[in-house]
Amino acid sequence: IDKLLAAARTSGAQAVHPGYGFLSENAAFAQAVIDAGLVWVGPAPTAMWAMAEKSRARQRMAAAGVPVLPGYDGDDQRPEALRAAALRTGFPLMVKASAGGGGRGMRLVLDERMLDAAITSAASEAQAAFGDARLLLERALPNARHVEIQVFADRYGRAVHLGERDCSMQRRHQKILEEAPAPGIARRVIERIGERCVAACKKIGYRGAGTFEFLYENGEFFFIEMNTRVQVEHPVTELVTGIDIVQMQIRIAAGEKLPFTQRNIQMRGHAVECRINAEDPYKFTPSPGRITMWHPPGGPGVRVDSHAYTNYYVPPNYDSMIGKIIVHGDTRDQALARMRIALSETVIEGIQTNIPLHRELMVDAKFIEGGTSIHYLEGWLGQHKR
Ligand code: MV4
Repeated sequence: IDKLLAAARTSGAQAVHPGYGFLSENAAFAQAVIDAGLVWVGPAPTAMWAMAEKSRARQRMAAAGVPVLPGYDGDDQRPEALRAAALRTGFPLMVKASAGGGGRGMRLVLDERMLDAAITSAASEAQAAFGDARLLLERALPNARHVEIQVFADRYGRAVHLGERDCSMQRRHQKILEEAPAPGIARRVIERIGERCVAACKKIGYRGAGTFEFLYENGEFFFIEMNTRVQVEHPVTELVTGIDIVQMQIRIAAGEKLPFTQRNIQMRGHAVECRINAEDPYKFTPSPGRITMWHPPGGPGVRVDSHAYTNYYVPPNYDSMIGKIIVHGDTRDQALARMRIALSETVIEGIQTNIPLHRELMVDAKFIEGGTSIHYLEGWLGQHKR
């Protein structure tokens, strides 16, 4: 934090953009930026802090009318209180670390016999990992999709949603492919949950870009977490709405009003993003090193977001994502066709990437059908061992 603030001072920066990586959801960093007299291009540190605590986030969202799963987010954390709450909630049950998120510190409990051990081990793991043993209990959904709603709010009490993204294609809580809109979900269903998210933003005085993460199953949405940053997958929303989300973040941070209302926001066509990672496509081991050839795809409806180039050295110390290929089409079929061609045009030599995996997924019958669950990719990988 000190080094970033020193860099901001030395360079004469007026503002700090949080990005989507290290420190992007760190309320202490946001506060330090503000205390240094710089503009924080993100939400208020208090909002970041409130959403970082998953029990509190759940309480506030439920109070604002956002649907949550049956469960327990109370302060009484005595083992007997948690046990009683679990029996009231029913099984299967998810035990989650309140300070966790993104899948860290979670236990699936299938029946009462597994309960006490799960509570004890989840609490001690949460204490060790986060210095906070508090737990949250929720009914577990067995076969959900991960569908999230993008929101945007200014400091004058206006808020809008920019529709949804389907991020179900993931492995070990790492998303690999995202799309907008979510296949097979009616627009009025999205509108209804989007309106709830907008109302919640207004109620908590949220400012800037945010994402409401939901589990979606059998036509119903259930809130799980709110991300107080712009996300890796924001380009699919930019392509279907025509709105530059990062530009909007900067304008709102500069004190401008939202330049549109909900009625002005139209979704057009379909967008898909493939995350390009420097890794073995089937073993997922990192593959850092020098890129000896970098030839990105192009053409109508094709966008590449990357910092890489021929002779770029992928360092071993960081996340393995080296770029994103994002396509837009009038229909999902057209977007998928464009992605197939974009992937086949791409040449990256010198390191391994996950492009072969993406090429296989693009011709997978269940993926093409649309609407696969959060467990699909791991099952698929198990069937396609090599
Ligand atoms: C769940 C769940 C099923 N039931 N909660 C994992 C990450 C964190 N954001 C919440 N997660 C889950 N919470 C209940 N009540 C299943 C998951 C989950 C998951 C969620 C989103 C994307 C990928 C996932 C992979 C495994 C489990």
